[in-house]
Amino acid sequence: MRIEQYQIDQHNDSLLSRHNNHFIFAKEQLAEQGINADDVVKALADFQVAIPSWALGTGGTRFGRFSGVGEPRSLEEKIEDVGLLHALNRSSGSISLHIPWDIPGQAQSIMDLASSVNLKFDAVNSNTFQDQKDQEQSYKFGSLSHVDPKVRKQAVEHNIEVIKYGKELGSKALSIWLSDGSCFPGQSNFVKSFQNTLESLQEIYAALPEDWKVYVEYKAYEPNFYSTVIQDWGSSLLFCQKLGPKADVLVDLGHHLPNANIEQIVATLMMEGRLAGFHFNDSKYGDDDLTVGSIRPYMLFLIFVELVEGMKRAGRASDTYAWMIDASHNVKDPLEDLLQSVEAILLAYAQSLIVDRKKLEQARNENDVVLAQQILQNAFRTDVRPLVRESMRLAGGALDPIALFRNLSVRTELMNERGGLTVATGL
Ligand code: PSV
Ligand code: MN
Repeated sequence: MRIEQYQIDQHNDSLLSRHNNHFIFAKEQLAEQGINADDVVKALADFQVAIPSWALGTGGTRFGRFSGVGEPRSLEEKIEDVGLLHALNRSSGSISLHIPWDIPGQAQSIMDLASSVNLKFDAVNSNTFQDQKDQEQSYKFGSLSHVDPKVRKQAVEHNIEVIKYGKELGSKALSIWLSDGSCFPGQSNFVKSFQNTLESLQEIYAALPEDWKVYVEYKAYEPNFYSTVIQDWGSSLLFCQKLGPKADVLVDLGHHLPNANIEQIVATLMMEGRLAGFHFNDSKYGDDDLTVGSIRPYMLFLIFVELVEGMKRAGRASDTYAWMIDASHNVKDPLEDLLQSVEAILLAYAQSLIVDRKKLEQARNENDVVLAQQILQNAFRTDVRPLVRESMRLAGGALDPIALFRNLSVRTELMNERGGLTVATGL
């Protein structure tokens, strides 16, 4: 299924006069603070969020999975789904593949399909946290860190193969998330595990093309519950520093111990120039993979305050970082869920762009704690929804993507095309 521009235009026409009123009001409010709303709208349009191929089907928990209908059955259908998202919001212009779930058969035709719906290929992801059919060595006790060199070799070769697939599609980065670790005290030697992992990563690093990066993602726990080899940003940074300039740290919002100050982690990584980008999601307890902004929108905003600050300081544009959603859950339509997540990311970005940074710095220098808090909360409490809608509209997207998704009965159409009993790959 494709969404045609005239369908988007018709939808926008029906909402335009109301939207214009809201936008003009927001613009005037911001102008009073010396902020040009059009600059914010422009920055929002430049901010693209990659969609992971594994978020397009209903996710599950270890207690069960409740399939949706019309889920994508192939890489082609996953591209079709992300194309639909991007047509609606113009902010989801790339897809991130997971190998071996998404091995591209004919790279050229996959690339042609993607470009026909204006998509690029984001980072490619390796998978050494599951055993595949006919695999010689098992990852039950680890992969890149394994005590047995044969297992490490297999895991290294897999990552190098993933790079090969990514190269064919025009990706520019390999994302590595390792589940390696231990479930019980005594099970593994921390130092040897680290060293084995480093050696394995060094082999993968050596196979990176000139213009590629490797993103090293950390996670505090799960599926291992006593120790994880790359358990926090410090370990990840240590690996990256030892590997070299093509390795950067990937922050997944759900991968911290409770109450971690993620915005401070972001600030530190950016200060060191080692932030690769983000896997956005939200959580209440652990790696819950909930819709971005659904639980802790203020934290998301505070993270964006640091991101914007860090980008400015480094003189780097937003498209030089890897922004991606890494979420999927049981109870929502995955495409509606992703539309909500992208919107939440753009809202937080917009709010962080309107923070009065000069005044904030002055308040900090004068130890005016009350004013500093007020400056941040003023921005957070400003309704920036009209700005996000305006940026989508100007880029050719819908003023209300979820409403249009529903009006066009996209899910029913997909079910008619694909059937009701389809099961997509999902985490
Ligand atoms: C597992 O926690 C995870 O969500 C990691 O964040 C990876 O990025 C993703 O799965 C895919 O491997
Ligand atoms: Mn992740």
